[in-house]
Amino acid sequence: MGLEPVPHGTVTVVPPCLLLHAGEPATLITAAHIGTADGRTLVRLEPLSDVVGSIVRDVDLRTIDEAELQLLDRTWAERGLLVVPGQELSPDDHLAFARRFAEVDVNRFFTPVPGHPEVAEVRKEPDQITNIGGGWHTDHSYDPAPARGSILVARELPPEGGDTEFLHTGEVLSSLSDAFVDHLRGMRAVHSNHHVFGVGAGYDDNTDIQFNNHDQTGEAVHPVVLRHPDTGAESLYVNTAFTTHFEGWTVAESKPLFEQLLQTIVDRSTTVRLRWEPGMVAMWDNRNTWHKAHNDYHGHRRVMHRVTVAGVELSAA
Ligand SMILES: O=C(O)CCC(=O)C(=O)O
Repeated sequence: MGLEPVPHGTVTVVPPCLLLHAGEPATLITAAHIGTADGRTLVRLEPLSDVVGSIVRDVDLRTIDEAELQLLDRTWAERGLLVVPGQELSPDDHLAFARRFAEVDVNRFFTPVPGHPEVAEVRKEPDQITNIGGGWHTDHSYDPAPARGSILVARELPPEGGDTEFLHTGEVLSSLSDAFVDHLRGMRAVHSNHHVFGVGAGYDDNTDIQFNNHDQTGEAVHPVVLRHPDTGAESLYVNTAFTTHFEGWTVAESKPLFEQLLQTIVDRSTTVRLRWEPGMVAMWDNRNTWHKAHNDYHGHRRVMHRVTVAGVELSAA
């Protein structure tokens, strides 16, 4: 299995498997007991690190029942990332699974998969230099009600490389002083996509990626420390790609604190690095994670399908 917790400062040990019977309290058991499902439906969740991510085994996302779905729903929100290996989702299955959580929030910039306008294609061809999502970011933070999460399916992978790395933006909060976090709780930040998807911007028609609707850019203002709409937990909600400045501050005034905050998040978070397998599904929560797609497989094709699930307006902690 290609999943590596990547430690930052401390070593992260993947604990014994957490076996959850749908609808029942969790029981921590040892790996030796895996497989004793008593003939009942069993979803097996194993934490990927102390903070971010769980891997989901023994499940077919096409046929999960309501109780299993609720278990995934809750774990997705709490752990920020679910990784589900061994799936065989067609684009229609992918959409049907996403719709069990919420409506699909179609990204207006991504090129869709042919015949499936609601499925975004994350493609890099052998002769392309730029990849999609190569820096730390979270998706859709430039929208007034940012998408809850993104569900990515691996379609075609390079022989090596193309991993995606994740961190949980709630982890850093416990390492900051109470006074500093209190100060941040009173702040809001502006998130924009002009400089990423706009005319003449980073991902415009002059790069080797085909994005669309360069004239449909926009921005939104969100709390710097949000209360997660599903779990009630606090998370830092700024990101490297789309956050431009603090509300009421100029870009120049924002820069020192903003850069310090972004660097602190990277330095103090445990990251999980996902090595993809064909068919594997990863679903991340945009309100409490960042992700980064490693661009280290030039000369090879990588194709992923992404469906983005609608979210809500965000409230301050
Ligand atoms: O290709 C990946 O692994 C992630 C792409 C990405 O960053 C995104 O879809 O937001």
